[in-house]
Amino acid sequence: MRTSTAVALLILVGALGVAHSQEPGPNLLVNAGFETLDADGRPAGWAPVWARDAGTATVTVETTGAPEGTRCVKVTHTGSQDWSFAFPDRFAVRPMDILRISAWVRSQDLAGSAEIGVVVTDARGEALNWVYGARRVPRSAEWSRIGGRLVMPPGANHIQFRLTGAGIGTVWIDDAELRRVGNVDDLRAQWPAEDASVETESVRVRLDARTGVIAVTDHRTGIVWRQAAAGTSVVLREVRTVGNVLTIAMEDVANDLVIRATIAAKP
Ligand SMILES: [Ca+2]
Repeated sequence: MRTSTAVALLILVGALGVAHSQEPGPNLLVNAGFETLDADGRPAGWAPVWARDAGTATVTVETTGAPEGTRCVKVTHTGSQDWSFAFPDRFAVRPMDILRISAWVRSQDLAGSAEIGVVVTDARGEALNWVYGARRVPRSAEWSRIGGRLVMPPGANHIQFRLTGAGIGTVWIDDAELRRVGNVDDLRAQWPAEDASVETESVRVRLDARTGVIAVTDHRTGIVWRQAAAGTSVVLREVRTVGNVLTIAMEDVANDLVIRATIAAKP
């Protein structure tokens, strides 16, 4: 790109002295560590395991090797189709809500796949996505913590946490987590920012404060180079212009990353 000689760009990714936007709220899942059993010896508060091929999935509570407390859940599936172990409550959400899911998981001889994720339903109760924000359970692996942040899609109205899978195999789970973190639109309102630009005779660099997208106009050719939007979860935190230098800090709330960029437009 011809403008590259006229624009110097430095981008640093990480937690560079900018505090993260919001701390996660309390765990929405009850008995998330499976320490409490009901009268039948099942994990209290959790739905019975479901399998598309009836009778091919079983849930047992194990008392050895749990990474949290003294108990964990083991799901054994002998069918070839899908199965689900769910927390039965559904939680109200709105589009652009940020949530965090995670769990300790372990697996053995997974012929297919397994993952944690949420069912997202719309206002009519119709499923928009059955495994939204899925985080994959590694195959035949010892205990590891999987998880991350999710940003609710357009139309999201309720979510439900599930451990799901397909095919023969065994999966263990402990210390499951579903927390509210905030809302992207609320964060944007919290840090209002105006579009900013720096300009020289040869180029203009303009930052769209709402999307974080940068456009470079080459005055010599009239060509505008516009960055492809990376996603909907980028929130601008700081914008500063000094002379020909534009300094910005953005937070990618879905990936929990703070990005700092310094853009210098050369004469
Ligand atoms: Ca436990």
